[in-house]
Amino acid sequence: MSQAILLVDPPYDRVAPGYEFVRHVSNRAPALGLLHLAAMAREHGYDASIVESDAEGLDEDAVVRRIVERAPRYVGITLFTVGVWASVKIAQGVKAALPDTTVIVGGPHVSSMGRETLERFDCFDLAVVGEGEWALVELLRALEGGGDLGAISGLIWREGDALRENPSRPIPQDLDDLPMPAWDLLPGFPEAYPPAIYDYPRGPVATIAASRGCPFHCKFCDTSTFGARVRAYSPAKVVEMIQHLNARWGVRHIMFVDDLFLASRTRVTDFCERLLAMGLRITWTCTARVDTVKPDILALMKRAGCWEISFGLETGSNELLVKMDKAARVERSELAVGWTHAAGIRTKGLFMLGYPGETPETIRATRDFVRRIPMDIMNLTKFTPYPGSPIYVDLYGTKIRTDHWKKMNGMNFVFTPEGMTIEQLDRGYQKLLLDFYSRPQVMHHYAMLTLRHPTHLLRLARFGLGYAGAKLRSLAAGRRGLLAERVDTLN
Ligand code: B12
Ligand code: SF4
Repeated sequence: MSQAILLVDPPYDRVAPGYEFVRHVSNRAPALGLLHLAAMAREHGYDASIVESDAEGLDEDAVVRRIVERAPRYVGITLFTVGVWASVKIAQGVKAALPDTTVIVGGPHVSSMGRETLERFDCFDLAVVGEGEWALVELLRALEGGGDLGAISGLIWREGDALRENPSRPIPQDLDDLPMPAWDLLPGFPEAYPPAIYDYPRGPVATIAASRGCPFHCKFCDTSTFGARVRAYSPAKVVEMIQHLNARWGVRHIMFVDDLFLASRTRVTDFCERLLAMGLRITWTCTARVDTVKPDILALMKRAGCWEISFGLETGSNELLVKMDKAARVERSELAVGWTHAAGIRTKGLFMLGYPGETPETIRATRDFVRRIPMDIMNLTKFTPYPGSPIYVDLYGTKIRTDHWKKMNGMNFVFTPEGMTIEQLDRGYQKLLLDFYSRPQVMHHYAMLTLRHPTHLLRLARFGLGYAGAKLRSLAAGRRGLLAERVDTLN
């Protein structure tokens, strides 16, 4: 009989205390990496299953109970920094109840801090650094057949009390060799995984990573899992995935989660032409750098169903863009957003607040910027120095910092720039969002969107009620912002 592996996306705090109402409108994308791993394990004869804690409403104890009920031989947990402590609790619970079960960890946190993580938490038996499909299969085979763990590249393992770290794995080149992600193993797919409100025209929705890797080094970004070399599925394979999702689950909207969807113009052109030739009425969204879009490719993307492009605009201050090592400047961002808008594609601006060097003036520059560009949706995160990002090393060296991992969800200020306070940042945060969303043209756009897609209404009503409650509670407690708990920053 085949051995069972249970893959876990752990629960973690998705919002800051005081902002719980945000849950009603936020993204619930599944851990795509686990779908890739499950498909690969299944193809090699293992009985794979997935636990999606958030979508299934499971806290750490409930996840442990689920694992203990199924008593798998292997448990694989995907680690974002924000989910490490929850995963430790789960792994400890599993080890206490099922001492023979092997706990394997992987994911972005492990790719940057694998060794330190295993050193610190002995409930994790093994860690896989980087892309996991081949490493996992080799590892399971070795564990079953008594093979040599020292021969599996990218693996961190224990030999007695010592930790061994094998050389890193050559980067897999041909993604087409991988089996299709195992959407069929995802609990409640597709209904349980809606994107953020107003971030899709209609469901059901699925995510696809059509390429991996990014050659840039923006200082806040953790690229340790996929590295600098961009590799992609062939356009034919991507279209095949979309057809499969549409035929089997009626998926009508795809969110591409690639770091650089537009890395190759030739590939995107080929993909759009194939989609058009197929005549499938699918819409899709992707992420792009402002310096990769031009009016002609945008026109083709629009015809092929592109509904929204997310741009990492970050800030309205060129001074900060330089500090972040971003190649483009505000003027280029403005051009790209204008072209995209003119092509009839929605634009989503990804911004952050609180980067080192942020001041009241730079916040003002961002406010002016978002008020003058034809952007449709603004996503504002609170700057967080993630392990694996160059800025983390600049700020803290390579020393492991575990104290704030739980808060590293982009919704907490775990760092304050020189001369600013958390309260100032929190007020700036609210003001920026309010300024943007209260613009008449933005409100009109959302009103039209709601009329066309009334499914958003229920989520919006829950959000509005939650916000009113949070505001009342903060006033009653004498606070000026919504933050319900003080967070001491790292610096
Ligand atoms: C899609 C995405 C999301 C989605 C889905 C999240 C998810 N659980 O996968 C959503 C939108 C929910 C999300 C949220 C967040 N994200 Co995000 N997200 C991504 C993105 C763009 C793509 C991830 C992806 O699907 N990759 C494709 C799959 C195939 O790869 P993968 O998941 O990494 O899995 C592979 C390997 O990691 C490994 N692996 C993974 N797990 C395991 C487990 C085992 C046992 C093994 C053996 C191997 C293994 O094998 C897999 C297959 O090769 C990445 C950027 C990137 N390039 O990775 C950021 C990224 C993962 N996100 C990041 C962050 C910080 C977040 C947030 C925590 C904060 C934020 N910035 O918004 C939030 C959480 C917010 C919240 N409030 O919920 C950081 C993580 C940094 C870190 N050290 O934690 C990244 C790397 C962005 C960046 N460049 O800085 N995210
Ligand atoms: S922010 Fe985007 S362009 Fe910059 S390093 Fe990260 S993935 Fe690459």
